[in-house]
Amino acid sequence: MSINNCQIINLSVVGKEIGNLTVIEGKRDVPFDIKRIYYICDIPEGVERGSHAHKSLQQLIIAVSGSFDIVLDDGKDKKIFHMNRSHIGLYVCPMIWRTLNNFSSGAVCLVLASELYDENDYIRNYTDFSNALEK
Ligand code: T46
Repeated sequence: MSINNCQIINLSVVGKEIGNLTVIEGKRDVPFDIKRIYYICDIPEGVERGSHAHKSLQQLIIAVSGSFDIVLDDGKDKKIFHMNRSHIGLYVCPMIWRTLNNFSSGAVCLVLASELYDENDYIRNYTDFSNALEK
């Protein structure tokens, strides 16, 4: 897997004059069935989240409020995405090391995930990640 398999997805927005309603349908707007949703909020200044990879999980990450950066690393290349729009998601494929940082005050990070929570799907050590890529 390469960071080129990760991409920005523009989500559909309905009814702009009375407020924005953003729609995300599994297998239509994201390339997977959505099995889990979680969000991260009340993030203290200077905190970094992530710093791990997932063996098979696919995700869509959205800044539904405020902003933050997502650094993707496939072991060869790195790319930084500045997330600051509630109708724009970043699709992250399996086996990508991700770090989230530069959270603004009031930032809310919404994540749609292809699988239920499974700690065995995590690679939390960068050396283990590099070794797994070489296999
Ligand atoms: C990613 C960013 C955006 C659960 O019990 N259930 C869950 O569904 C999740 C996601 C986490 N947890 C527990 C496991 C850990 O004890 O919550 C704790 C923190 O979890 P994690 O290390 O996954 O948190 P983040 O915010 O560093 O990372 C998560 C995603 O895992 C990650 O893939 O991109 O959110």
